Amino acid sequence: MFKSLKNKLKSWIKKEEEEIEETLDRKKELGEKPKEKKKKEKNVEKKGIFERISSKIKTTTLTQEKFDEIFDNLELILLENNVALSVVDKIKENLIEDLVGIPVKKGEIEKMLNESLKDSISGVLKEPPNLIEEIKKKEGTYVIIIFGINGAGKTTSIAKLAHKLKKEKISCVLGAGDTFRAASIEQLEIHGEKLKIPVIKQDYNSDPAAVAFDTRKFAEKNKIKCAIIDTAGRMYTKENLIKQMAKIIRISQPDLKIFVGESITGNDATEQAKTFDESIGIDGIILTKADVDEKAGTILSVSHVTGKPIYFLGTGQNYQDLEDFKKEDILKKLDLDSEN
Ligand SMILES: Nc1nc2c(ncn2[C@@H]2O[C@H](COP(=O)(O)OP(=O)(O)OP(=O)(O)O)[C@@H](O)[C@H]2O)c(=O)[nH]1
Ligand SMILES: [Mg+2]
Repeated sequence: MFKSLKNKLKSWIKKEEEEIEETLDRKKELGEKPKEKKKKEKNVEKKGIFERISSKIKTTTLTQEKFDEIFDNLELILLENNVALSVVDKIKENLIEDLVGIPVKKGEIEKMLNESLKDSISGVLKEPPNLIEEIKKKEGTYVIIIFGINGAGKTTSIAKLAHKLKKEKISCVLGAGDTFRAASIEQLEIHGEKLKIPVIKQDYNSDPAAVAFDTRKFAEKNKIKCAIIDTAGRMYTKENLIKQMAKIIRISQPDLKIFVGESITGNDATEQAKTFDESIGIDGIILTKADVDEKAGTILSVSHVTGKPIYFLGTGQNYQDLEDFKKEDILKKLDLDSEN
């Protein structure tokens, strides 16, 4: 998981550390005084005069010019690993604020680059609300609707989510709102049987909005806490399919509209999320197949681009393979959380 980006970030830190150290050594040889700090008082202790003189040969200040040079390499790494351009720009902005004009001590360059990168990436991630708490807090039934393009992992994610809710003692009902794809209703029913959760269905080709309506009514009548409605995979570019989705939403009045996208598809998934949000509105995201995503760029981009949080990451094909999205976990997976 995220191996490609993780390794590239590590080697970037190492390479730039060596380069900055080299600049320092050259300055020392030439007897050049490094420039004084221009901005941000952060992390600077007050020093005595002797300490200050000795620190001059051990510290340097990263100029904008030098920063641009080292960022060129990082920019390429981020873009190659599916990070959206607007997110690359935001990371750059955060890094400039953190690094340019700040005195850097010899021996602490690696740590500083690591910390700044961690803070910058953390700055583009969004922590989601606690869904379990939100469901418990709601009076009556909490309705979740799931949508996305074909094969993204919608039905599997619904089963994983229902499994998670069941473990939290939250009662569930599933709505077979994909009345289009062959065997989709049976697929959901199998999950329902395994998880011992009722599934509301109609015939194939019936109106999915009617299934969604029935599911909500069934849940309300039977005091079921959460209803999760499946829908057919649809291309976000097809106007009639988007209109149908808008009708399902109008009729079922969901509390949460979740877009499911595949982490591995990179900028495609980010674009899909954005377009779905613009056409029908999304409240949050589940990114599936993160277990086979070496790049992680979608995970870093999708929330910043849409302004909507990732609630869960799909990390496999089993029921328990649904991870709560936490910033610190992502930073750990990218190995930026270590104290080095
Ligand atoms: N490795 C991995 N595979 C997943 C994950 N989530 C789903 N899958 C697999 O992706 C395939 C498609 O999953 P579905 O849940 O049927 O996808 P869908 O979006 O409902 O598909 P349609 O109903 O055809 O639009 C299945 O083989 C799943 O096992 C995941 O997080 N990791
Ligand atoms: Mg499905």
